[in-house]
Amino acid sequence: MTTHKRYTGLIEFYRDRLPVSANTRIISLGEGNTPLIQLQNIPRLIGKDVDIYVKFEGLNPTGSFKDRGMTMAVTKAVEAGSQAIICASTGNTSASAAAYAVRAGIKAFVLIPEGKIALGKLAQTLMYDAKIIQINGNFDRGMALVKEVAGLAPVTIVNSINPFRIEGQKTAAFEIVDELGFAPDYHCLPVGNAGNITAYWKGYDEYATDRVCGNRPVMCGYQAAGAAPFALRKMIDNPETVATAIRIGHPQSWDLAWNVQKQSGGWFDKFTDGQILAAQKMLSQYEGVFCEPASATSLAGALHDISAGKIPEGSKIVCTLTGNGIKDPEIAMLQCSAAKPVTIDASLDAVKRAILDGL
Ligand code: AN7
Repeated sequence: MTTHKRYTGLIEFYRDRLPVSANTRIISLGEGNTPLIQLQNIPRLIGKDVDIYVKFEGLNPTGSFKDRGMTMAVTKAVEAGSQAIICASTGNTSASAAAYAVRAGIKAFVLIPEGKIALGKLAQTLMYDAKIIQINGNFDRGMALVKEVAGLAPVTIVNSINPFRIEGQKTAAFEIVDELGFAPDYHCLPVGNAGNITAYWKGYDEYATDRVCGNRPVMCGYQAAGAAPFALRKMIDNPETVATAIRIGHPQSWDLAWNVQKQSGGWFDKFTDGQILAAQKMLSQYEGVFCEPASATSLAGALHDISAGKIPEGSKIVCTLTGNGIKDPEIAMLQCSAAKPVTIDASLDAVKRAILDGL
């Protein structure tokens, strides 16, 4: 007999590990259950015996991992009777907040740094009809303003300082263990506010404590060189990077992330925009996986640490690809400006010649 079971999002799926009750109205867009893709060509290319998996979070409903946290944060905001949510954002949080607010039938206010949001993220947030407030300041300034205004107006903050965000996002670690049967030796991810690294560790730690798996990974947090407060061990005031998603100098989960580093025996490091973009291109051209620039920081770091021997051969590694490449078409077009499409006459002969030339 065939039984049909519709996947209806991560809260339903991991309900017994999340703070919901039987009466909770769940606000979901079917987030989670993203593919864990084993890289086939890149390990061969670098000549190393390593198993590298990418957790492709760009396939969530709004194209980033934020949806995992947002389903939980908006569900709890609605349960508490909130009529409006607010966030500061480098783009993905605002898109996700806007979508889940629509789903819930409440208002979303988003503060974004003017001119520093990838085009796709702005387009999404406009389409979801959020109240967009652009500021002539960076994410860190926006975050400070959001914290202040939330004390004065009836809005729920849905940045990752909202603990329900972390609860939702920890399910990515559950999915990885459920699929592999173990936790990886190393888990690599890009770090901005450090909510996600905190969430993954919480997920792995819960599973290991409950003996769902026997091990916990070493957590490797990678940043862009121009926005690397953890790698530099101090907050910075004017972060700059092509990876606008992680253009953050004053991370909100500072202490939590240092605890993750200590408990997991992990480390932070930083990589140049050039290294980040090279990793983004590699994933696209060798594996068929198109992630946004910030996301590729995880692979840039992993490849560096594999080659340096910090991550030894024989390791099982998971890299989180936090967002979809389609979110930032402008950077992709810039990166590929040398590879212009050929333009030909619309004739059979010309098409045939183009194919023969291209083989
Ligand atoms: C693609 O959207 O902070 O370390 O406001 O969009 O948990 O902050 C985005 C962060 C990595 C960093 N990759 O995660 C926002 C925002 C992508 C991101 C991060 C972000 P955290």
